[in-house]
Amino acid sequence: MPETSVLYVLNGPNLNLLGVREPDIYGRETLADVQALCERAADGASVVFRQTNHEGELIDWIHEAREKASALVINPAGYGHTSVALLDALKTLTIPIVECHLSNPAARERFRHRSYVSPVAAGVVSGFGPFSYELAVKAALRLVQERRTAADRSV
Ligand code: CA2
Repeated sequence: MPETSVLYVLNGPNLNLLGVREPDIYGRETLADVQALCERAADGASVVFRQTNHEGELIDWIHEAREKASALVINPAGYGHTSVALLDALKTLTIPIVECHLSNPAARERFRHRSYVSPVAAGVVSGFGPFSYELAVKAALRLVQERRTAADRSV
């Protein structure tokens, strides 16, 4: 684990349209606004914030996070409901994973109720709009800190 916490915040398909389309569901804040929110919430930890519309690229970034990240916050968007490949990639991580959604998928269509990410996530934050990301970042950093404290105690 890097000495300074490095938090990967990865975003799946269509989230580049945040603030541009469907404001009734996803709000008016853009993904750049969400990135700024995450950086503020990270309180000095470094944040690698990315979005992709491509499943393979998301998986490559998860592999990269294995080497470089202290924790992962992921909004898998639609891939969370469909991608076994995403689950397989996430299973290779030993760092804490926090799943994050703007909306509350459990309160939406049935096909959004399944998540391939939740089984490997330490926790899920959903339904609070961009504030979900702030909570997810705080939770991820707390988990990193807890792990460090536990490791220090064991030596
Ligand atoms: O609520 C979330 O964050 C979701 O992950 C968003 C996904 C959706 O498939 C999940 O069920 C829940 C959709 C992302 C699409 O983002 C857009 C943003 C603005 C306009 C259009 C799409």
